Amino acid sequence: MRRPYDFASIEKKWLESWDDRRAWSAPRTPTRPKRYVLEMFPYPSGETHMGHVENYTIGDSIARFLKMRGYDVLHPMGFDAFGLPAENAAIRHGIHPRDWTYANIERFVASYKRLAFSYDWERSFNTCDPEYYRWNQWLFLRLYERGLAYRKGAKVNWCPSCRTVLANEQVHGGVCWRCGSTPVVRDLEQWFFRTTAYAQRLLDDMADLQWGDAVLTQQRNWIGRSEGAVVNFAIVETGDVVPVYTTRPDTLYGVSFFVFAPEHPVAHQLAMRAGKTSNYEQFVDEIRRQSEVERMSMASQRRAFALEARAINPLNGEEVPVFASDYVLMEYGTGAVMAVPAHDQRDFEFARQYDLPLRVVVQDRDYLDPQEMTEAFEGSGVMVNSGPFDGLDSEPGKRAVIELLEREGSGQGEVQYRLRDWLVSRQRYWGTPIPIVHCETCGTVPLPESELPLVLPDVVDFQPAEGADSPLATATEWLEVACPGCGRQARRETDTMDTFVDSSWYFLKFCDAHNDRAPFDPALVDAWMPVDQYTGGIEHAVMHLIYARFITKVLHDMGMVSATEPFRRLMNHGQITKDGRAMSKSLGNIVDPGEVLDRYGTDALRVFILFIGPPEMDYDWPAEGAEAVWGAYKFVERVWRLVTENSAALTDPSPPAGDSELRRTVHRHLATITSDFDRYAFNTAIARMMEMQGALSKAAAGAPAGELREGVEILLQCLAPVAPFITEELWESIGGQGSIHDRPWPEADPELSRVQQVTMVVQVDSKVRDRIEVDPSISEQEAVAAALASDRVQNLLAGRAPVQVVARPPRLVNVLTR
Ligand code: ANZ
Ligand code: ZN
Repeated sequence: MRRPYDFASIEKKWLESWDDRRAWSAPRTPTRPKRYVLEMFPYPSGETHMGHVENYTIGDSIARFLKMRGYDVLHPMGFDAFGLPAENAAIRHGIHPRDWTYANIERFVASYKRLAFSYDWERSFNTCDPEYYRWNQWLFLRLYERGLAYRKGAKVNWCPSCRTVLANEQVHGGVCWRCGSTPVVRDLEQWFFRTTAYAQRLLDDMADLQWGDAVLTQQRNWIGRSEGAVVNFAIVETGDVVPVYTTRPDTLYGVSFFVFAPEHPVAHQLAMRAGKTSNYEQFVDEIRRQSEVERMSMASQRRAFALEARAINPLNGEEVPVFASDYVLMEYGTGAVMAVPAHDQRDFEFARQYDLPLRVVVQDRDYLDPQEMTEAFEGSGVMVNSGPFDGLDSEPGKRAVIELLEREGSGQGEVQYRLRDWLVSRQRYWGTPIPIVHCETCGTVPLPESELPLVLPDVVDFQPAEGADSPLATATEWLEVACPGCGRQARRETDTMDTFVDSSWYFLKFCDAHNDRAPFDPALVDAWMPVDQYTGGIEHAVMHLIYARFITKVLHDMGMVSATEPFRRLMNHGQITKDGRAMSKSLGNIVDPGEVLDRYGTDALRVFILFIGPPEMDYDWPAEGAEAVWGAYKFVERVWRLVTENSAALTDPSPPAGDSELRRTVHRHLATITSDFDRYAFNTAIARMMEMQGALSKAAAGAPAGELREGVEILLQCLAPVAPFITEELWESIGGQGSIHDRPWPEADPELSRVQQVTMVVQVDSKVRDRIEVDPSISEQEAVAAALASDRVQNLLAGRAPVQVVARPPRLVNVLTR
């Protein structure tokens, strides 16, 4: 049966068959081991691109491999469907965001099916479905009840081009993560989730995660735990006691001035006392216009206001001058600092700018001369100029200072975190309405659960209003509502939720996707959670992954989820670029997956994507564009020919026997491929499959039918997770049992796959002195090293270096000493 490799009709045939058989539905048998395999779900905008193809091909091959390995596998997919692009498209083209979004989703689903991604589509949902987002609202109410959702006036980052506020995590390098504009600072009433209540647990539980170091480090830095002390300084003029937070209590003898955040109430009073109220208010106004990033940045000019007061250092009784300055933030620590210019760079810059004294109190190994210093010394060392603490190292010194402060009641040890609460309200339309009513009599009133879902109103002006109002403020009919508390007329909250709320628990919903009485049944969630393998881009290292960990812990505390962490193992795949830059329409450097699929088919593209390197590595697409997939196509076609050209032998039922070289090769490769797959090293696994195919094609004409059939079956099974269409078709053609994707993974025969050793003769000056068992594929370098490591050779050399070494691996090494 020789027929050409017609991938298009093969794809069509099996897509229909798999759909009919619901081949990827994920029933859970409690007695069987499970694997939950998940890829970060996409935002359905534009077209499927190579980044999606990579992310989802990696995850799909993992899911398919684990299924063959005997696990119950859950491998779901849905769409992260709320968000700004839909709204912007609506404003630009006059389409409703809903229509735009659902049309995109339809295209995405079609292309994912064509790529053979083995999703259990029956569990799919879109976060913009009211059936999904009602549970965001439910979650919001539960957090509100627990004091974990709250509203407060805050200085927030407002993106003038997206016309909405941004969470701290969404300001990257001082600019909006989405559009790159510089945010401005505004005072607004906003909703927050209390992530800070979980800061320590978010840190501690990282110990259980099999995640890359890069992501863990980013999370650790974002949470930013620091151990230090709160120290109380008294103001001489007024007697106010002002606490400061410091990470360096060991530098307390080096304090030479004291600085308030401009917004600090005591600073206001001191300015008033000095009769400078109006100057001071002008000073504060100017600073309010700066962003936090600007305020904290190094090496810029500091604005300062001398408050004509003195603060008392509780440790040595010294009185130091008091200022207000932009570099101290009201929201961090206590909003005031003790300044130690010799050991803190910002204090150092301030001292140089305003000519303030500097005292070294921690000595470095190279002697620090206060006159010569060009920057602060921020390291640890030995305490000096510090009275009774002189001679202590910084770490024990910190403890000793804290002890004394605590004894005297002028301070205490304290832990601080850089993490802030998660700002979740957005002034945009296309998101989950916040289920809150504002009533003049009752204040902030949560909607009763029976009124969920609170559905987005239809008719509304998407153009965001000037100022800070959400577009929902224009939906007058929807807006006005009877207060659930007193029945009087009240107004709905017009902000919607950050779309990161949607993705903070979607992995739980997949376990019980269509439950409409509860967000999910805890038993079903426990049957699958945690996600065993999560795949996605590194760009989510702090936003999505912190939020999802936080919400999982909250639900755990509510008794709804047993797991304390959502994602056990995380893989961050590399980025596919073209000419060194991310593929994008505006750069015109897109390699279109559709074009590749039309020319070479799904299997060739999947092989290509997994063969280009380890999944974590970045890859720059070669100059020839779609043509680059030709090599992968040739491999797939060779497999096709191997099977179709030997169909007579391959349907011969005689069993394989003996330990021929062909069988050894096949089993040896199988053992390596299995361990490569276990480590997700798809590229090396595919290289072995290519060798296996080469050996089988070469031996096909002469090999006994049983041996050839065994080899081909093993090759097809190894290739099945990577190239699902061709393997299914060829499996059927050789009369294989059932679907190849339901077959158990083949076992390598330990005897056949054992690497045989050969004897290598070791000579010294051409006389045989030793024999060593080595791997037949030993390299020249390894052979020489093994020979020189021999005790007999070492004795004969007696410390001399050989003059020359002649190596003929794996048979002979001759060490010449003359
Ligand atoms: C004195 C000192 C001496 C400090 C020294 C450092 C080195 P992290 O580690 O990020 O938590 N600080 C405290 N509150 C601040 C605020 N509201 N605005 C700006 N800076 C503030 O930073 C803690 C350190 O940042 C604190 O320790 C304080 O400076 C400063 F040799 O106190 B340190
Ligand atoms: Zn009311």
